[in-house]
Amino acid sequence: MDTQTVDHFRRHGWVLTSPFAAPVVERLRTWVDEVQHWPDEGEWLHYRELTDLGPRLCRSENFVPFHAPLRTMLTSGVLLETAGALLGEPAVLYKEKINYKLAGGAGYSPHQDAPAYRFVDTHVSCMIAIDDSLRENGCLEVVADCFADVLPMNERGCIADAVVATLNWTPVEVRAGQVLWFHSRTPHRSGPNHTTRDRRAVYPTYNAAAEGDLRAAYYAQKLREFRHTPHTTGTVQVSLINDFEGRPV
Ligand SMILES: O=C(O)CCC(=O)C(=O)O
Repeated sequence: MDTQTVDHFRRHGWVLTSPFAAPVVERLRTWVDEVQHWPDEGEWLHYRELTDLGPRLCRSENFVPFHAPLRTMLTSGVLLETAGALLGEPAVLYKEKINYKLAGGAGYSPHQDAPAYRFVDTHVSCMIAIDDSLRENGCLEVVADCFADVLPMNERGCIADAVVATLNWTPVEVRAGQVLWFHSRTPHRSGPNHTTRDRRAVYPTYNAAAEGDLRAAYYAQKLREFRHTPHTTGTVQVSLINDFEGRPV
């Protein structure tokens, strides 16, 4: 991993990389298509939102046990190496999701991921763009130089409005195959997909291997909390904070 990439991440809390050649991106797109078409019955998790075009898949999670090529890609090679370089020590996969943001799909309120991630304080995640992620289809916006602390939150677990207004938000367009890395305390948000084309992205999250392989415990805990916490915000619950703005089906 080149030192410029690591320095940018350490200074700003995010960095954009381009590790994949076109044929790899094509394969990745095929694998995401496969998961997208899996049935609801299974140990993986599919979530749906209501769009103006009807109910649409908005997220899949917990798919690496059931998809060998995606498992290999997310748990070895350049992604695992980069996660380790950014954390400064060997990394292990903490969780994984695909956000589909299909045409008409909703965005995400300003938030940090750390409050939703149990057991350890520090994680790095990346957004692997499957389709170009642009301003008009809801690319991520990040706040640079702001990952020291968990910020004050509202009742949804998102960043309090008064704080959001003081932050400097930068849209980061990510072309298909590029990878946007960010710290779990880097504030981020995204708008809806106003276009007629889908904006899919895979998001693996890593923690320091020295803190343990927590992936199975994370999903067990998430399902436990989903079962026991009443959900009252009127949006689809996809996370342990209520950052997703999608309407329930
Ligand atoms: O995919 C997006 O637009 C935003 C994703 C995000 O912030 C999240 O899933 O926590």
